[in-house]
Amino acid sequence: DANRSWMSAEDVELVDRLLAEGQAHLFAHWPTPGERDEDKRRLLAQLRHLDASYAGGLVKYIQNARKLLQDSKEGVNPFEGCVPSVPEGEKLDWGSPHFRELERAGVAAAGGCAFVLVAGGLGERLGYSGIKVALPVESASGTCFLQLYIESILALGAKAGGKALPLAIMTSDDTHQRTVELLERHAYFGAAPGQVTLIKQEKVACLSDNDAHLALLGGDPFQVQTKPHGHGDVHMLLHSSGLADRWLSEGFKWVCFFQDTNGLVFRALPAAIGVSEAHSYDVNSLAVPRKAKEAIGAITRLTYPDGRHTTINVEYNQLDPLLRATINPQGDVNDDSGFSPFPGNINQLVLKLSTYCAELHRHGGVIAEFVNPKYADASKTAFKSSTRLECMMQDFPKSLPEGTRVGFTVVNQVWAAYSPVKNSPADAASKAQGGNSSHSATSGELDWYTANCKMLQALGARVDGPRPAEFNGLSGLELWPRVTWSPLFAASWDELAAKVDAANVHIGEDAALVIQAPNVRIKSLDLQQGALVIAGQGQQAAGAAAAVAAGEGQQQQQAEQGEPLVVDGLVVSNAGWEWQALSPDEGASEEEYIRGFRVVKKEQQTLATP
Ligand code: UGB
Repeated sequence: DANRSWMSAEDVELVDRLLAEGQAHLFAHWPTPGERDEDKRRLLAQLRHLDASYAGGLVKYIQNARKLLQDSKEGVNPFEGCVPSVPEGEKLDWGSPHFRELERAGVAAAGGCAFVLVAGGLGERLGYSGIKVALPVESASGTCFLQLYIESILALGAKAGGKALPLAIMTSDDTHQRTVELLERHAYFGAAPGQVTLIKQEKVACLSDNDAHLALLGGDPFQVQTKPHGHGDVHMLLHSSGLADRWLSEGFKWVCFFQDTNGLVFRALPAAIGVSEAHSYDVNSLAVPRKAKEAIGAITRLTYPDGRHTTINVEYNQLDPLLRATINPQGDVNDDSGFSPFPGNINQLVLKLSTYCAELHRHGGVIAEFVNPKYADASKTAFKSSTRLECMMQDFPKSLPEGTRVGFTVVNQVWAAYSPVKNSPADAASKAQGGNSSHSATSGELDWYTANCKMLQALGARVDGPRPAEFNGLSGLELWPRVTWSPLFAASWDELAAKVDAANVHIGEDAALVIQAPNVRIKSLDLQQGALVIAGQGQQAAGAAAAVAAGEGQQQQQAEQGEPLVVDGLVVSNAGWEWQALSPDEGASEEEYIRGFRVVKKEQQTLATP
């Protein structure tokens, strides 16, 4: 009590609120005024910060925690009385006429879309020390995830009459500064000033027992222990920052969420926007076929005892027990298709902004928290270590009112829609052994080439390959020609078809084709072997002038602004680039190490726009 004399009125008020919530232990060890006052101020400042960064403040956090900890102790089943079933949704074959029709509709609707990238997670599981959005999607062009995402949004904006479609990036203390630096180093990858907004998530207080006492650090009794709250924070931040409301008032209709390392996201997202438009979905989750027990959440229809039902992500560790307890004693098993009948959630969501904002105003954006304490023993009275509340962004539909239209869109070809970079080489190998996709830097890069080559093939190009490959102990891989292009060149099937006369294109088995320039027209190309780079303005690589001058065939550069660089009759054959497997103990960069190869660039031909 003596310490109150020097505290601000604001601090006294906060301390009183915490005392009323049974948190006296936070201050019980405080010495008399004059002793360790700086430490006391430090704790008060941290408590103020924790109070301000949670919707409803620390008192609400403690109350929510107490309720969830009680439920956890009593073993309350969150799915009590629920009967799961396989939901009905739109199932699309990537590149089919129906898919292309929906993609067309999605591209046409993109002018009404705002985008949100959750990028607060560190690549600990991946064994990468940098931020994941700085990783190259592929080694041919070296384009990083953030550049690919921003260029995809710029490309969609260009099709909407040059509109600056907003992008919010959720960062955390782990990723914020490095994300800012990456953006600034590259002039925001061409985004307009103000087009990209960063919102930083804060950690939440840890809890030391079932009474939700906030945990103080063992070595520092003037600091509360904190941990991440999860990607569900994005909803609270879009609300508290006013961004969601602003987008709505500016006339945006949809908000699209995506993860940090799925290079293929914009190959499927426009079609999902098309599906949302067609069905007027309030919530639409993109999904892919999922192997039974694969560590991907499952999109599930749940019917409650009172007849209400919802379509929601059920995390993989909850799905198996839920199925065993209800409709299938065998649990989560594959059906005749070789996949689980429950599609896999890939955390790419299209939400109707009006519904989203209304919901944020109802809850302040704190959505479906959960707690996962590790108990010391079966009595569930003590924890092995402190715990905290967590939340996941895909749980957003859990609290939606009756009558909300919740759907999903499955893309049947996983490799065309979802290939995230999440696992270290060791974890990737064990996943692959279990028959699952390795979700590694290796698979992320190889799937990108696969998707691009198959897209060109489907449009009529002759693409040789794939060649069998083994990297980082992952055997049976398919290495297609290393074909990559910027979304500024082609951001949809229609655009690719309009810019490439695919029937006149041949790409050899080990060739590499990199298209960075937006304004290119390929009328005919025989890329027999080696590498061809079509560089954008200001990207003229060394040797480009010579390559153009040497220009076999009739490829020409058009000097006038707006005229495309036309590739016609070009035959390419050079020593090219080699994707060389790393040998054990070979020195390599982290980016190479997690892929299991390095690219040896021997020779290339470069064309450049003026
Ligand atoms: N992320 C944040 O921005 N902040 C955080 O506090 C945590 C993460 P993970 P996770 O797609 O395979 C999800 O760690 O959570 C960002 C789904 O829950 O890669 O284990 C982070 O930067 C699961 O249902 O994934 O699992 C990244 O961009 C399944 O769909 C994103 O959140 C799984 O993804 C995802 O974080 C999957």
